[in-house]
Amino acid sequence: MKHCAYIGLGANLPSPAGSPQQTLCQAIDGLAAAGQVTAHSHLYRTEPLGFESQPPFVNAVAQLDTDLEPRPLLDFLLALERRYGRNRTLDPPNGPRTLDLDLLLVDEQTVASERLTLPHPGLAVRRFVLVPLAEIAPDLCIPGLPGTVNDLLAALPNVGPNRQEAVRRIG
Ligand code: PH2
Ligand code: MG
Ligand code: MG
Repeated sequence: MKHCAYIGLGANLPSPAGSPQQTLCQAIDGLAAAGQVTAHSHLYRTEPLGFESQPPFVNAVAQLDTDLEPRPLLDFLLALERRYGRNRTLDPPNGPRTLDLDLLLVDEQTVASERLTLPHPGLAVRRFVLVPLAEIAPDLCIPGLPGTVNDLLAALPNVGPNRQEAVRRIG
């Protein structure tokens, strides 16, 4: 069965592909090995959330139609991260990384296991996810959350790394 998945991409260190922008463009192409990339957002330069003294991130969101179930899809994303130099055992949580691929949502599925939580718990509270997601799926409803992606964005407090100016379109 085909699944509709949304994937959040982020990077703030150079990778074997080059700059974070180059990494994200290549990674979006790389997602096609797991299905069909049916939409993707522009790239955004975003202020770091969590651990502040690190370079700004580049973020984007892609929509993928795939035959893979959520767990094999997660394994595919982790393998793609490793191809771009990500080393999860060395990277501090919320620290700098060459490529982060977060599985945000698969269909209307909810999953709560040790390895995977769907929808992604950060989805509704991160402007760097909601802005690119709203670009490609403004009317999408997220299971367990009120309203659409646009509604979630409108409800986000305009403070810190969630300020509107902290998320700027770059390409
Ligand atoms: N990812 C994090 C922690 N903080 N900040 C921004 N701006 N973008 C990210 O992708 C990001 C972050 C952990 O995955
Ligand atoms: Mg991640
Ligand atoms: Mg992440």
